[in-house]
Amino acid sequence: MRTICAISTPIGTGGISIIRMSGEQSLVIAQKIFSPYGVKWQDIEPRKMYLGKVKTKNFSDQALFVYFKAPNSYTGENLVEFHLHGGNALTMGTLNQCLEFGAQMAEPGEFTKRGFLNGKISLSSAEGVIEMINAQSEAQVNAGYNLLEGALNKKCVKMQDEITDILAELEAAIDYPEEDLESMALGEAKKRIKGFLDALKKLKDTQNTARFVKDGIKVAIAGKPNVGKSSLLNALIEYDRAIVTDIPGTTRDTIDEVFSYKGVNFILTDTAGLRRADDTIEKLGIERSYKSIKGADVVLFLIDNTYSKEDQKLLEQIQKKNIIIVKNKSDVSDTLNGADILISAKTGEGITELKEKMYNMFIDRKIISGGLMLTHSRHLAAVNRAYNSLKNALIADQPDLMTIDLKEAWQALGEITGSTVSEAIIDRIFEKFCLGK
Ligand SMILES: Nc1nc2c(ncn2[C@@H]2O[C@H](COP(=O)(O)OP(=O)(O)OP(=O)(O)O)[C@@H](O)[C@H]2O)c(=O)[nH]1
Ligand SMILES: [Mg+2]
Repeated sequence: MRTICAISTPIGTGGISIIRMSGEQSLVIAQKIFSPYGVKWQDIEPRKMYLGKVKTKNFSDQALFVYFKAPNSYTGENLVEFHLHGGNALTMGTLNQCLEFGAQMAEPGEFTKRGFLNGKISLSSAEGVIEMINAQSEAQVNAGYNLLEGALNKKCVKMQDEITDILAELEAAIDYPEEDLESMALGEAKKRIKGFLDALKKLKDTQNTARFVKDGIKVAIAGKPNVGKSSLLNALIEYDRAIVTDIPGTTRDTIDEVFSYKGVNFILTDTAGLRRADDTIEKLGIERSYKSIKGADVVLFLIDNTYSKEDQKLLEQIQKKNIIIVKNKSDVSDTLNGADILISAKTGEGITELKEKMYNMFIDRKIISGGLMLTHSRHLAAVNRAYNSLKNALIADQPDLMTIDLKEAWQALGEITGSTVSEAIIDRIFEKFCLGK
């Protein structure tokens, strides 16, 4: 297998840059580039940092070096790292020197892929790594960490093992087809299958919370002009982003901002006030308001003390499942007037309650605190397939029919654990990784 190398840190100037090299030749190549201070190469121990000199064709520098001996490394192979001063010329020059001595450029995710192929990391754990790297919110980091820790993998491996046991018992019943034995084996198997279905159902039930953790919750703030929509956006994100005036029709274009509450991202859109407009720009703005309303997960329909028939009409027009009627300007009047929640964008009253209300609308606390959720559509598809096969197994009245369904379920679970996943899918998973990971 070729020896691969890559820059594992972002390209650019910075404190340090790390070059990673993995494969049989990695240590041999490192010896040609790096001279440790005060210690001989033969005395270099794995997992210890050494200060020394990096020497390339065109320059020298001081750097730190660390070596991980196979199989105790991220890739399962001999792996070395140079921790260089961060900078383009230095890093590229050292990388080029590794290439000249025979290493080859790694593909995106190839280090982790080798780790998977060498049994160092499960497929779903590797997917947890990429999820954490790409995470935009703390909740997503936590979801990725749970995958990395192997929670999903362990569950699926255990289920696969138990299915294998049941299959063995069913095969025995098929080989000795006495009535009693068959029905006993079937009955026993069904009891256990019910347990699997319960466990998979729990996983399936995490999909909504998982989707919002992963993609964030899209919130549109809508309502008549001047009710305080832009003020509410500013209050939610805690800084003066949008222009606020007492002139109706201030906001012309939609404004997008993100805030995070309890680790979950909310993607907010402030929209132009809804009214019959003659002005061309305002009209276009209002069209955009309706577009944002349509694409939102939840609409905060804002009213103020002047709650009127016009508001009611607008509200009827917005045909959304999730609407929260928010009455603003509680500092002026504190009656609910049929709204769901009372706030003041000016004084901040009710803002935390509003965040909490939106959070509870989309996020299941039990699922978040349980940690394990299906944030990957690939995992969800596999769980669904396993679930459907097991449901079929539950209604099978003959052992040989049941074994077919159980084998299908085993295969589906294998796509999560990696035992049945195709090479093409493995490639596709690791392509999404960054270079040097
Ligand atoms: N007293 C009081 N005034 C508020 C509050 N929120 C907003 N306002 C005032 O209401 C007026 C309109 O506020 P905006 O945030 O610009 O209203 P808007 O809904 O974005 O208006 P358009 O962009 O024109 O649709 C401004 O004068 C704000 O200062 C509040 O909670 N209390
Ligand atoms: Mg506005």
